[in-house]
Amino acid sequence: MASSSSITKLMLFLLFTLLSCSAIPSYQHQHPLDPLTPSVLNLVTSIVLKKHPHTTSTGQNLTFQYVGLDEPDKTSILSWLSLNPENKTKTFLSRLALVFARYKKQTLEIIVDLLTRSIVTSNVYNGHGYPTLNIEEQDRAGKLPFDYKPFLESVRKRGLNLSNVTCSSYTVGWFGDLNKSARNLKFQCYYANETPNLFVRPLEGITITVDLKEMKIVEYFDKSNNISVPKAEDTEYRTSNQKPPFGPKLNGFGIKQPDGPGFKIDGHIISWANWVFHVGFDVRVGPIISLASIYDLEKMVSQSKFLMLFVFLKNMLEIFCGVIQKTAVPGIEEILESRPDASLIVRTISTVANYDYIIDWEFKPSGSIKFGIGLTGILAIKGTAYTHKDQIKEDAHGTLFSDHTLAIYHDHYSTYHLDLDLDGVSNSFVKSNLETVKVTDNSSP
Ligand SMILES: [Cu+2]
Repeated sequence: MASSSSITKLMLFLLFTLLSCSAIPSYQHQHPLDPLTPSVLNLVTSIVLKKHPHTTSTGQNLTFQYVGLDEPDKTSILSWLSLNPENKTKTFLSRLALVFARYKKQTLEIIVDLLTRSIVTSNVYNGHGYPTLNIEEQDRAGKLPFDYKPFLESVRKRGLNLSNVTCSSYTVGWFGDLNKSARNLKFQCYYANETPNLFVRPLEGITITVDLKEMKIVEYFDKSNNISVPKAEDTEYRTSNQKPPFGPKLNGFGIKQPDGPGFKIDGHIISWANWVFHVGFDVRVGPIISLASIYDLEKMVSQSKFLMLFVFLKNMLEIFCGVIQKTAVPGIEEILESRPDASLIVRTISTVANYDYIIDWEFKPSGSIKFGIGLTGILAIKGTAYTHKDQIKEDAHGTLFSDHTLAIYHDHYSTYHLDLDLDGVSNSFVKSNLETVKVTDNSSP
């Protein structure tokens, strides 16, 4: 039996915990572009759920599709930035959260004021596009085929064990139809037997379309044409399960930084060399780099390079390399020069189903910024009836690289939002295309 003093201690502890949990976060010391922290995300969802509490009846509960920072407008941020440090902490920009939720088969767009802990606006969204998918609805929809007789028949027909089948969701795409109102999701199913690499074992020919609003299968095709599930053999990718022969042995290497890392992290502000920028994260757009600026040695001022970029930091790397320039001046002299260079890379790796996207923003002391995306992970394939390329007499929409396995032609699109303030906010965008013109009069251009 617990003593009364230990009960008092427990009560005090609980009270203290409750008070700390409910304390209003100190936004005054935050940068207005700092992303919402996990505790603030919880606060936002609890404020919204207070208005739309969950009930026991299914299908009517509010679901969160997106929760993130509702950024202050650019003018407010720029005027806040122009304040001295003391006034910056005193002058507080509003701190708002943007929520997209599904409730009673409608999409709600909700703005929550984090300081007053109240809902500012809540409107039904009827514009273009759909709210982001959430994991829960994808999981629920992915279970539907397992109670759907035609799908069970398709699995049986292929001689597969249903307990090893799993279905993964894909967006259906939007092809310009403005009247389309259904929020649909497509499912591709895989056989996760004898391999951890289920993406290379599709149940080809099966198309399942789920209407998320009604949470039911609205379209089903099985055009299998006797396409076998590709074999599991040689699809293992885990290093620990690899068998010889292995690749060539490589010597290890490392980078030494005797003076420590060259970058500094203060909250969400990163400074490195002549660069300073803010790094945030948004669940939908990913990494966000804001207010990136370099110190201009000639003008002795910081030049704002750009205000908003969408990217994020998972990892930061400093890369050192040399630039070699060789200039030959015929008959006079040969100049051979090399000088060191370095880059700071802000890297994010986003895992999206079978793919891992490596998103890099490379900052250089010269003031240039390079960006790029690398793609790795498990590549997308399509099942096929072909087992040898000589059987292919038509456009197979891909390259056969193994029995029943096509490396399918497809594209990846990435969207960048850039707002550049080069030498001020008044900028224009010029796109140049070089065209080759034939010189016909023997002149030298
Ligand atoms: Cu791909």
